[in-house]
Parts: sequence; C-alpha cells; structure tokens
Amino acid sequence: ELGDRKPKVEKMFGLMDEFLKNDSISLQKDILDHVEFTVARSRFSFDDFEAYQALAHSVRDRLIERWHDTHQYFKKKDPKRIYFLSLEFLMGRSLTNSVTNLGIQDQYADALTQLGFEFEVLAEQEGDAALGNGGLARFAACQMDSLATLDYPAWGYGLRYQYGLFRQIIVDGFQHEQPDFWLNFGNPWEIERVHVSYPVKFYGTVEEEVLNGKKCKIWIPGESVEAVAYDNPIPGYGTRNAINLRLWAAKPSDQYDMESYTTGDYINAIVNRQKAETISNVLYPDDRSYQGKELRLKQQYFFVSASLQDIMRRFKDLHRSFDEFPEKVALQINDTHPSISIAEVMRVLVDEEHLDWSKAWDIACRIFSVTIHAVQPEGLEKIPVDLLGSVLPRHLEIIYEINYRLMEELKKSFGQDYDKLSRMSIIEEGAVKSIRMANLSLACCHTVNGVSRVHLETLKTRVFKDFYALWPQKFQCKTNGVTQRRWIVVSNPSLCSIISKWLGTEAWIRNVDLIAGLREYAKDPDLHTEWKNMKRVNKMRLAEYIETLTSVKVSLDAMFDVQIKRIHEYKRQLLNMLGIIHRYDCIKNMDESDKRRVVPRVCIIGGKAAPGYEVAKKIIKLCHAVADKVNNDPDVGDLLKVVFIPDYNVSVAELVIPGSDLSQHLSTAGHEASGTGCMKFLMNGCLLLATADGSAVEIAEEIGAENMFLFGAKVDEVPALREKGTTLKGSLQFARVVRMVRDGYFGFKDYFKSLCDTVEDGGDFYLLGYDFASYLEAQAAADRAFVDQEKWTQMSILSTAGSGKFSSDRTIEEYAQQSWGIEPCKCPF
Ligand code: NBX
Repeated sequence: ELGDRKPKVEKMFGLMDEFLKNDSISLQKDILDHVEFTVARSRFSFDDFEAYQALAHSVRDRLIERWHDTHQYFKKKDPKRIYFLSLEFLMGRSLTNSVTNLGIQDQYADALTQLGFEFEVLAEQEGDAALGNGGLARFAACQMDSLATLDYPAWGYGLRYQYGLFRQIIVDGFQHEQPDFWLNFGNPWEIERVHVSYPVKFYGTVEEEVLNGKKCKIWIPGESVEAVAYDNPIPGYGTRNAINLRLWAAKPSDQYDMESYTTGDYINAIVNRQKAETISNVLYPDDRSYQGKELRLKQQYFFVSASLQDIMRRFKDLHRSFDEFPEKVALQINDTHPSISIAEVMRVLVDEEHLDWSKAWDIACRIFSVTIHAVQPEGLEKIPVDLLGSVLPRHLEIIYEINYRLMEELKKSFGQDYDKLSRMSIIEEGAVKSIRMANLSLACCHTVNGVSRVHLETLKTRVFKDFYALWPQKFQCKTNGVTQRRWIVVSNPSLCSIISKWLGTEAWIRNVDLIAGLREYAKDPDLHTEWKNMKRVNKMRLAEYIETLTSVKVSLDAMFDVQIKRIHEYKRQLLNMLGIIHRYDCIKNMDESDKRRVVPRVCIIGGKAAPGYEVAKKIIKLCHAVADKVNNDPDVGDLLKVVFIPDYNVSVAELVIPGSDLSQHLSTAGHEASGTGCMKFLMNGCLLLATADGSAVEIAEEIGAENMFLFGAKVDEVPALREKGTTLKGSLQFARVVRMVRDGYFGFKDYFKSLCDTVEDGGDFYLLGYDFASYLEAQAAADRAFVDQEKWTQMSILSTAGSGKFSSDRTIEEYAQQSWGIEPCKCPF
C-alpha cells in the first residue's frame, strides 16, 4: 500500500537503465556489488559459497525484471489464467536452469572466469529445493518450465515447507532420515512478500442467520493463521516471460488472543501463537497412502484457502460479476491433495458472495480439472468425517450438500442400484466414516486426466468405472512429459551441443519434435564417435562421484546399469537385486574362459524409502548387503559392481542419468501410472529395460520395441496370474536366488526373512517369481546388444531421436487446449 505517496514515474525512468545489462563487465560489477552489499563480504575476500550467493542474487535481479514485465503485461491483457495447485514441487537447483533459460550462461561463465571463479564449481554450491516426494512433484516442476516457455499466463501455488523431503543417510547399510533444513543459508530464489498475506481460518462452529429474508449459514471460525507469500520467478526459455510460483508460509495471525494477554498468561500466549508456524513446517514423506492426519488436512486447506483468496482478489480487481469467473480462471488440481478447494470455492461463492447454490456449482464445475497420479483405489485420499467436521465444519456441510445433490442425480440414471450409489458416493460408510476426495473431484471437475494411455484405461475400467459410464467425456489422457531444458540442456551440455550441431539449429530446445531429425544420422560413423565420447565423459564424471561417495572404483568399460526412483514393492527394486544375485552366482560358477565373455556391469541403485515403509527399508539394506559381498569378492573383480547412491534427489539425477547406459523400469504391469524417469533416460540416449507399463508402452511405439528391452507379464495378464496365486511357481533360478538370501549368504538372515516371504509362500503379489525368467532374458539381450557397440550406439541415438513426444511442452499444449482453454500471452518487450 502506497497510501498518499505516489512514485514520480518520470523521475524513476530517468534514473534507471531500461534493462539490466548482460555484458561480461556489467555482470562482474553486479556480482561484486552483491558480494559487498547483499552477502556483506569484502570484495577482496570471499569464498565459493559467498560467490555463489552473489551470483545467484545477480541472476535473481534479472529474473525479477522479466517477472515484473510479464505480470504487468498479463494485467494489461487480462487473459484467462491457469492456476496450478499442487502440494508438492520438486524444483531442485535453480542457478544453471535460470541462466540457461535467460540465455546468458556464456556471459556469466566468462564474467566469473575474469573474477577467478568457475561457473560449474559455484553451481555445485547450491542445495536442492526438495519440496516434494517423487514423480508427481517433479512433474509439477517440469510443467512450470513448459508453461513459462510456451508463454502461458500461469501461476503455480504451493506450500513453502521449512523442511523439505528428508535427507537419506546410510549407516551400516540401513536408511536413516535426517531433516532437510534447506533454508538454513537463505534462499536467493524467493522473494518474501510480507504485504501479500491472508488469514486462513480453522475449527469453530456453523451458525444460521437470516440475511435479506433468506436463511444462510455462517462459519464462526475458532482459529486464524496468516499465510504469507513467497514468490519464486520461473523463467521461460527463449522468451522474456517469467511466471510465478507462489508458495505460502504460515505465520501467527495478528489477531491477538486478548483474553490470554489480559489474564496475564503472556508467555503461553506467545508460545501458542508460534504454533501456527507448524502448518508449513514439514513435507509428508509418504507417497503411498493418506493417513488421515489433522496436520496434513490443515496443510491442504491452508494453501488452498490462501491461493483462492489471492486468485479471487486478482479477479475482483478487474471484474464485477462472478459470471465471468470461468472465462478468466482455470484451476488445475494436482492429484486430489488440493481437492478441498472445491468445497472452498463453494463456500466463498455461496456464503460470502451470496450466489445461489446452483449458480455457484455451475461455476465450480466449469473451472476445475484434476489429474490423478495414482493407480490403486487404496492410493486415493479419504478424510475421516469427524476430522473434517472438527477442522472445517462448514466445508463438511457443503460436501454433504454436494453429495446429496449428486445422489439425486445418480438416482435418475441408476434408479435404486444402491451398490452403485454407495460406490459413487462422496461419503464412505464403514468403521471410519470418510470423505472420498477423489469422488468429490470427479463430481465437480470438467476433466479428469490420466497420466498415460494405460493409466487412463485403468481409471476408466477399474478405479472410476461407474463415473466413466456416467460421464465418459470427462476422462482424458494427457501422457506425462519432462522438460528437455533441464534434462538435456542443463544436465547434459555435451549432448545438447551434439544435437544442435547435427540438426544445424538450437530450435529443438523450444520445439523438441525437431529432435526426430537425428534419425537420419543414426548410422553415421562421425556421429557415433561424438556420441560415444560424450557418453564416456559423462560416465567418467559419474564414476568419480561414485568413488567419492562409496569408495567403490568402477570401470568405464562396464555397462552402467541404473535404477533410480522411490523404493516401492511395485517398482520391484527387489527384482533387480535378485537379478544381480543371479548374475553374481553365475560368475562364481564360471571358469576363466567363460568369464571372458561376461559383459562387465556396474549396477547403480538409488532412492528413498518412506520412513515407515519397512519392506522398502529392507530392500535398501539388501542392496548394501549384496554390494558388500560382491564388491569385495576377488573372483568377480570388474565383472560386477553394485553401488547404492545415497540421498537420491533431482541434482543427483542430473548427474547420474547422462552417465548411464541402461536404465531399469520394472513395475508390475498396471501399477505405474506413467513413470517420468524413463523419459529423462530416453532423452539422454540411455536404453530402457522395462515392463509394458505406464508410459513405457508409448515409448516403445515411438522408438520401436526393437530399440528397448521389454519383458514381463502384460497389464491384462496380471489379474489372471494373481488369481492363480499359490499354484504359480517361479523358475528354479528364482527359487535359488531367494534361497541364497534366506540362508544368510549375504548375512542378516533373520532380518531378510520377511522380505523373502513377500515373494514366496503363496504371496508374491507383484509377480517377481513369474516375471523372473523373462527379466533374465531381457538382461541377456541387453548384454548381447552392448557387445556390439555400433548397434548399441545406434539404438541410443534412436532413443534420443524418438523422445520428442515425451516433452512436457507437448503435455502442456494438450492441457492448455483440451482442459484449460487458455492462449499464450507473450510479453512483447
Ligand atoms: O506420479 C507418480 C506416479 O507414481 C508415477 O507413475 C507418475 O509418473 C508420476 C507423475 O504423474 N506419483 C507420485 O509421485 N505420487 C506421490 O508422490 C504422492 C505424494 C503424496 C501422496 C501420494 C502420492 N500422499
């Protein structure tokens, strides 16, 4: 608020240069100014970290400039905006990505060299912003990059957790979790907006009152917490547009608890105020199921309420009537986590804006769309009614009203089919009466997106079968994608240069379909030489990293075989381990002449287990136990090494992916909604060993199944195989490797017993035994292909060349056109 004071615009223009300058001298001066005045160090003495901070601030200035221009322009044009609500964003590091997208990397590198620093060294000083668990959250980050690059008028909204995803440390082969206090040394990429804040209310009661002769409900909340905005500019590539990711932090409200103060309980009053901050304290690290915790619900409502107040304020600045709301606003909810926003929009429109219910509902149904990232019905969120009624009493009433009307509508189509009605109901009866957030989303959203074709099919035929029968037009496939800016340009600059050189243009960085042009050169010996050199240099970098972290020396001639992702039974890291044990066992039983024919492998595994997920934690321990045995066995030498990379995160992925030859995606068919890791490997020319699940099916269509190693049961075979249950025997080879673990060949016999039980004794829900033989065949095919390096390199080039479809640019275009109805709004300056 400027009050009476108005800036003298003429004067301002006179004092400032039009834009910040990007020549090397200006950048050097800028960095030194930030050393002196922002970091407050002497320009004659500062270390790498301080240099990084100063550098980051200088980049931030340039981001802010574009971000201001972009928002000024959006305001002037007032296009329909997309608001992307997500409880998680895995942004990773920002420095290299920002200078790349701003197009001033060379200038900065040069400026730093002049000052005696190296850009890459300073970039390593940055920690990861890990405000998310896995695929869902990294996909949100890729989407932000594409939205900015494609000039869409978009905002991201989320929570500014004080603690991101836990740090994984390994002690004696076991995972331990440590807090990730990522803000310890400040965060140069965010802008704190102390003046952009909204009260968010909780608890209390609902009362009836009469307004203009009409009965209405009002919520008398019991607690108020302030949401303060932290803005994170997201620059597009090859455009001046920079959009905003606004994250909310919880602060104590300014409304003092007067009673406590007057009763003299000053200390307790202050302590209680401080408790407000716990709402945005920590990210929930479990990516499996919803636990019905009060804090989690408060986090969801906190960020949803603040975001909607912000969105509505922006709308009301320019518009008088909510009739226009759907023409100006599209709300995308990332999984069902933000779906309480549906009830909140209804509450605001009905209780505060005094719209009729049906009019409000019509508006809500026209603005919301949802993307589901889960496959299993168990993965869908349910909130106990008692909990919701206590934290958000008015929202519970609203959800009941939505459900009542839904049931009335359903009765018209399905009559008295009570089984169906109870399946479709938003309220789940049972021991714990709960709200099904997915059903709430389905009832309201105009579009329900699946993240791959296979996944959408599962949603239509299993998870939401009844809703699909009723509203088939709502169901859409938007196959995931990843941004080639981060996953090629930033993380694999040598590959980036090769692609640009052979295509004769850098245009593929914005229009990735052009990358298909590489197919033409897939057999060119010159390209092969460059390609192999690039891979070798990347492997060298990775080998150094592995040695520093684990003291294991690996041979660059070996095939680098990688599986990095969250640890889950359905992702079957255990299948990988059992395959490694089989390989080890074979090598142990070979004579020297046979050994000469073995393709040496470095098996690299990385990923975090949810802290309470015992089976996943045992799999991590098994990786270490096997690694201990194999890596120290003189009979094996360089033929097999096993490496667990601790604390897997976005920046580790940026290093590992470009340096790998083969990557594994082993989910039991029908369990991985999409998978996005495989797309990053594909772009980087790493061959894929995968089941026909999620996006791998579409990858095979793009590059040809002959250019990857597919194995295992198909999606539609899995249910019947499970039916067979105990009668289904794995191969002898499978029994043998499980027995080795059971018998304590790798130690920890008692500890691994229950892990072995999960795949034997009639269990084996994820069909490891059934798929084992076909897995080993696929592995053997990969070995054979690797021996023929020309063939391998050709397959690798064809992988990169066929990766165009898996850019998040394509995904975002589909969302923009099919779900959101938005147009680009490009800042002309
Ligand atoms: O979303 C993942 C899926 O498992 C992948 O198949 C898919 O590619 C990716 C992007 O669509 N899901 C995921 O990452 N889920 C979570 O992280 C998650 C987090 C919190 C939670 C439930 C799931 N309560």
